[in-house]
Amino acid sequence: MNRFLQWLAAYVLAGVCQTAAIGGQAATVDAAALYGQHCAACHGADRLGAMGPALLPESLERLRPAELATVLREGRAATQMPGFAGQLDNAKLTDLAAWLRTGPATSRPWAAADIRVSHIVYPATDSLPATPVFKADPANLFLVVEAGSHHISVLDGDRLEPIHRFRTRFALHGGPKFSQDGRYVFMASRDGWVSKYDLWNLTFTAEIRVGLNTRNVAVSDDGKWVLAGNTLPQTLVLLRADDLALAAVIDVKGRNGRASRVSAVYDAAPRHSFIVALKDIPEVWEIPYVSMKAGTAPATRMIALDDVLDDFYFDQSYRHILGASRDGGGQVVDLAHGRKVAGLALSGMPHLGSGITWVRDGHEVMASPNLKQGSISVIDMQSWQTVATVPTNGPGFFLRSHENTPYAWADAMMSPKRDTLQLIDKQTLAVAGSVTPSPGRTAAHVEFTRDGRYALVSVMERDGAIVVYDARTVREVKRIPMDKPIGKYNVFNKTTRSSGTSH
Ligand code: DHE
Repeated sequence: MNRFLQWLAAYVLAGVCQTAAIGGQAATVDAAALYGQHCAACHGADRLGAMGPALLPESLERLRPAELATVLREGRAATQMPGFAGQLDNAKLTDLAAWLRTGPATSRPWAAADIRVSHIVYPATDSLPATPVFKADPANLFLVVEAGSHHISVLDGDRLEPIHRFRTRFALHGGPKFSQDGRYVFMASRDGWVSKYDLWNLTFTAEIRVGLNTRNVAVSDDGKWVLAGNTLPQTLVLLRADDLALAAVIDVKGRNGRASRVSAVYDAAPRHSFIVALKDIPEVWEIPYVSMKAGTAPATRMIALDDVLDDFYFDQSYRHILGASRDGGGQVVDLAHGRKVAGLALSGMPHLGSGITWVRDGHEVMASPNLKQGSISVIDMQSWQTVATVPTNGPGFFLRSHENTPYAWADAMMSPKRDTLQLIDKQTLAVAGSVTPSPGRTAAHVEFTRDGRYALVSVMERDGAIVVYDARTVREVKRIPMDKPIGKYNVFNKTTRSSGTSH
């Protein structure tokens, strides 16, 4: 730009700001522009959320003003939210924070009518054959979520080759959930779309938008129901699993009438119920689905807790929940008795949702990575005591193993060693080795083939890859190029609820 144009641009901008200041809205005009420039791509031009959460006064309620300013300045650990301290000065960050606390000009409640209008049932999908259209073992398929261009690749877990790739809704998050026979998969996008995909016929069958900002979905063990948990609006949405038709919208209000966002929903298959963790009130809910009916609000058991559950883990029997809040501190809740039975000595920010269990010295232990500390906590599942804290390269997100493999694989994706995964011997609890699939590039999230023979690691970059290791020799076997692969999900391990992976 030549000097005249630079001057003209400065003059015009100054004029705009001055006009705004005269109107008494300098901060508003400026902050709206800042939002458009720095935030809209992830949080949506209408602030209703996209890859990032919605940024509305309601969704920021739980953040103290100082915390919001810190997040804008420094970013948020364990998320895609970067810090803007290097790009925006303090005055701009303060204006932006204040503006985010004011509601947008138009607000949408996303009520039952909006949900119904969004419902899509794809034609002719109810008469599709009940046999796979491919030769690969349908129980050893992997779905790989490619966040770079919002696609899923379907891998044949025996040949370790892709057999199909399809476009998904924007920014899927959380684990896709399979029907028990592995034929259907249900997935949720951060901006509220729930999609049902027929994996045997490689086609979508139905979709519906359940909210503006959604956490995840759970599918009932009997294959009849899908439950979605939202942060905006603060609702649970029950769908019929056959065509995703709306069955009920449940306002999330606790025993004292206070509303809450949902942290996550899960299917507790052995209990034939959904479990709902809440972000803003210290309660966990259980919703039995055996006698549930469309159109009728399901019976909900509300269990009071000492602290909110931001993240939690079930034991293999689904009797106990091991939960933690983002502020640290853990608790064990016995679902049979409906109360807390123990505390958990956990520091930092344990990522219990990524926990796994195995048997060591005749005792079942559970291990969890930590989003803030370079350590893996190992907890005895009977005494609830921490039996070891294994030092690692740095804070990590995911921990994975398999019944047929001696190691638990841990990443350090929130640390300078984000390119390296460490292998922890499940018996000695010592670090037994490591892999660095691509030096300098983020590597995380492992999933095993159904027999546990191969470990698949994501190199989470736009020109990334799934790198396949022989799980015994820890040698690289092959590399499959992918566009920012994040999670991958093996049908067999998920539907049999392997103790080495999340479910
Ligand atoms: Fe996740 C699962 C919460 C950020 C990738 N994540 C989950 C689940 C929860 C959760 C509750 C379990 C859902 C289920 O099983 O259906 N995630 C959160 C957060 O609260 C957090 C920290 C902040 C947020 O932005 O919501 C968060 N998660 C991320 C990321 O930044 C990751 C690395 C990249 C991304 O795509 O957003 C990420 N989360 C994942 C993945 C899973 C997941 C890959 C599924 C793991 C599995 O193997 O089942």
